[in-house]
Amino acid sequence: MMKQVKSVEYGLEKIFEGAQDFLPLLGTDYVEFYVGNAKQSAHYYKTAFGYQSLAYAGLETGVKDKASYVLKQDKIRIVLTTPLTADSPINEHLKKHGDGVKVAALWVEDATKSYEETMKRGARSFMEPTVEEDEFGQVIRSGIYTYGETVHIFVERKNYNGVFLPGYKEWKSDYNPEPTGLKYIDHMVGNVGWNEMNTWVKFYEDVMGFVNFLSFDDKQITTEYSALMSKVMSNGNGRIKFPINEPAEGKKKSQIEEYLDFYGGPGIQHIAIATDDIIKTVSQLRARGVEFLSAPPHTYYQAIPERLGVHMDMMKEDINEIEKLAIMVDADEDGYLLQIFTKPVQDRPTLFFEIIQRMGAKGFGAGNFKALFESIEREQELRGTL
Ligand code: TYF
Ligand code: FE
Repeated sequence: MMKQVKSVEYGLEKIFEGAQDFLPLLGTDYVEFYVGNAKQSAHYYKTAFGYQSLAYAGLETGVKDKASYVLKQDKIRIVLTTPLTADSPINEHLKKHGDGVKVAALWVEDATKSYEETMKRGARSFMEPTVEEDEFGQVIRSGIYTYGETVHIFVERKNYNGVFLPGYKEWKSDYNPEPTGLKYIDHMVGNVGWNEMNTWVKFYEDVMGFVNFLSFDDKQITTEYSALMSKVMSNGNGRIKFPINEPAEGKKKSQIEEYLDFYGGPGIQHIAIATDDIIKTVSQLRARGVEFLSAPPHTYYQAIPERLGVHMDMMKEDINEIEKLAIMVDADEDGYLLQIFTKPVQDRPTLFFEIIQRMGAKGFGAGNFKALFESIEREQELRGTL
């Protein structure tokens, strides 16, 4: 069994005490994907995941070199961007990485201060503080690099009441599939190279004032399952959680290594999205063609009462229904959680999504890792990458 290292020291209360306040974060602002065909990606995210049209920028709005579609569902905003010309630098990104996440944007009170505070602590600049304006007000954005070619953009929008950002026009569409109950981004996970995890843990600690509140050790599982190590970084108010994975030596090729090979280096591996009715959400996603990893064996579901222990009484979901949908359940000292993972959402085995419903639990489903990794390995086997 994978060990979940957790002590009082890493409890949420200590996060408030231990975290620095030089970079107060209000939440995730948006996630921007670079994709080969933004128009078709937008259709996929609307049709399959139930996102709503929000904003657009492109030729029709005076942008000559790229097109961006902005979609929204509850608190989540995603931007799908594609290059329009051969000399756009986005082509380089696409050639190397394929479709993937370029920007994890963070909502801040002061984008200039966020930039200055992180830069003086050793961040690498992506974008100096820049004022953008239109008839709806003013937005200031700045940005720094994190692992690989991924960036964090700080967004200050307190003087803005437009639909997204200056330069975008509202996108009203006649095609509006029903939402699927996706609420907000729970966490975004990065894969980094061999022995690089602690470098990036230190980056989030020193440069961004985050703390490491959970660690997952690979030791006990390396001999049987494709191995990895993981540390969860959180900001001070616990709203932003960035786990970081690195591959570990195992009997089989690590799923993290497979990602690094196909993504051409470090990048965002999965985005976990919260719902408060996972049975309804997953039923709808399945009906709309979203593909999920295969279910754990029946014995996994038989063992749920044992795995949930004291939290079993609290569980209101029907185990048969959960098994039918291939949803997994785990518990920690604070409660339980339900989670499921999509297959990669592009042809390269890189980015995928997690759907998560937290019923008090603050962990990441360590009790499911074995079943999850076996399921991922069945996919790797089919791809011949194990
Ligand atoms: O975010 C997490 O830690 C969980 C579990 O390759 C996980 O969702 C860990 C590693 C991985 C996939 C999922
Ligand atoms: Fe996750």
